[in-house]
Amino acid sequence: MRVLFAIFAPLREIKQHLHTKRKLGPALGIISLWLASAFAQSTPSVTKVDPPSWWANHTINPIRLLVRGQNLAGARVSSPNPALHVSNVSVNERGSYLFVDVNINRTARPVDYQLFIDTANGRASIPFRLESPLDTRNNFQGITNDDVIYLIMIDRFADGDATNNAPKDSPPEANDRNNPRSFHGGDLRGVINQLTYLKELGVTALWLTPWYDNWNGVNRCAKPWCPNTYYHGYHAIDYYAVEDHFGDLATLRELVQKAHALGIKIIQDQVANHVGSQHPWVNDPPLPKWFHGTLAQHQLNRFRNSVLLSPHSNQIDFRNTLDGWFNDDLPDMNQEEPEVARYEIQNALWWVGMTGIDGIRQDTIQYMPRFFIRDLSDALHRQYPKLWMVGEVFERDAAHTAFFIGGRTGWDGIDTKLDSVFDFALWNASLSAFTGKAPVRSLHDQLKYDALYPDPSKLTVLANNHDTTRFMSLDGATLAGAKMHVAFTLAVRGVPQLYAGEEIAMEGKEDPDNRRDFPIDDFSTARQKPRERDMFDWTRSWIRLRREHASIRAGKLIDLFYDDESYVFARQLGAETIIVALNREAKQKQVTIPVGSIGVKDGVMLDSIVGGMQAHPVVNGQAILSLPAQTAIAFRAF
Ligand SMILES: [Ca+2]
Ligand SMILES: [Ca+2]
Ligand SMILES: [Ca+2]
Repeated sequence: MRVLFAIFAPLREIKQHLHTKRKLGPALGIISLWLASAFAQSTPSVTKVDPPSWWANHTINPIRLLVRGQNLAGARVSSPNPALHVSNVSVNERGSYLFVDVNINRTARPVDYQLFIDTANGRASIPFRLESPLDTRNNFQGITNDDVIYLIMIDRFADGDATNNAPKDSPPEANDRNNPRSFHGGDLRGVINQLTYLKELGVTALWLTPWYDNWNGVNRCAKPWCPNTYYHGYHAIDYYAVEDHFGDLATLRELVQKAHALGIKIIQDQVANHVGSQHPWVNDPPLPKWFHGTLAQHQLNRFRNSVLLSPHSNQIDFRNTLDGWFNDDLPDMNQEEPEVARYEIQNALWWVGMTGIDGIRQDTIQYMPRFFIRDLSDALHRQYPKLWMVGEVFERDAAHTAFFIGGRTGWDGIDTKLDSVFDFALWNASLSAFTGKAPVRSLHDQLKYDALYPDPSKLTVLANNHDTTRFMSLDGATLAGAKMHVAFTLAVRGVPQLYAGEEIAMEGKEDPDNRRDFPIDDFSTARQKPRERDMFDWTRSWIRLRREHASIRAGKLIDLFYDDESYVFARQLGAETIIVALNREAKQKQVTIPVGSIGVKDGVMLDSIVGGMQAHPVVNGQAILSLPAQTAIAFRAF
């Protein structure tokens, strides 16, 4: 129907032309030009293939390609090479997208292939590559309790390549370092260059903010956050490309390889819930229900998040929270459309396979259907058994976060299989305690809700992140408080996660102030401030404690003492016991702890190993600890 319309419209123009000019010669010329261009217009063409490559012997076979092009209506797809077998072709209504299954022979060689698209008007080819799989011995390692995660906002950490700071299609104001919402030049090369700094600090895994390609332009709107850019990476315009400000796929692979060589793992920030409004899909979706709604007509998420776990929610509120757009600028992907779910699962696996990364941080995970979280987790684990995914469920209520972690079937019959969620509840309790807003016993009070988790050791315990006010900019913050907060984060159960800059006591209020450029050049020179050095050494000493003691990494946590100003707990694994004490009081304080209850024998000497110099004997099953003022201290009790 559309083809007929396309023919008639130019004919009308030609008739008008004949009528007005009454000159047959030029008209014939126009007709022949038009016939040539009409033919060219209907020839099929291919502009993009997702994924561009895959692997033989993969747990996903066939792979489903999404091909973008023109004039794909009625296309047949064929493979000239018997190593690939195609089936199940479908084309969208506008002929702009084609889906096709490609079954990959087990013995297919890792080389470049092509498939053909044929229509009545011609032929186009689909480039497709089979990759050699990366070595499973030093890639895809997963994250465990042995790790300390460090969050890096790529654009704000270190600029290792000035040549990518102003891509051709970006206006100068998009790259203005004086604007906190512009690109600042940080990149993957910068992270590679600072791996020695990170190794010195002792972290073992880097969570990098999204590296998908985002739009290079400047977004203007009436909202307070405009004008802005997508330097943060959460507005993908291409799920299969690396942001050109950050580098390219080769640099990314080099980063993963060099990090792995130093014993540092890499975690990708994936964003399956939404894309950026500049994504080509927004004006030309592969399928009518690719998104929840359209740019012109969609719900906004009202963030009634409790409806996502309550068995008593009504469907209007429930669907709004799952389907509503995070904001008008973030088209919401519809994972209930099977082609969307399949596309996103393949995309997640493609990045893992192409780069060798060890884990995934999944953005805004609660706004996607729980069956999708499960299917994504299953697919990742099927191919890479150790791979790990942590979901961002930004809620301060442990009942809420606990509903999303895997390991237990919810009332809806779904086990998400999700490896980890961030422990925002404990983070919140620690910030409140160490800025003087809540009694220190609230740490103990919060930790009792570990009863809600199938395995609380799997929680990811954040010290802070790029969406939260930095510790030193909170009301009531002191350097002593920051030190207790980071010590607690590193010594409590779970996998700790730091945010770049907290280890040098950076300041920063809410977004974008909490994303100031990391002063990496200053820090590695004499311009370093004493406060920065002090916090760095402190953070490193607690990371070292963790590295040297399995009980801190993976031991049982046992409460020994708590009151309004102090909290003392043990971490115990086998014969090893470490006792951690936090004292917020402005003076030294003595507390008696019942160490006999955890099997520490009379005569054992509790020697401090971080945070002070003291030794206390165990007598009659008890030890009297002398806690220094406003600090954390750890004792060896074995
Ligand atoms: Ca750069
Ligand atoms: Ca870009
Ligand atoms: Ca959603």
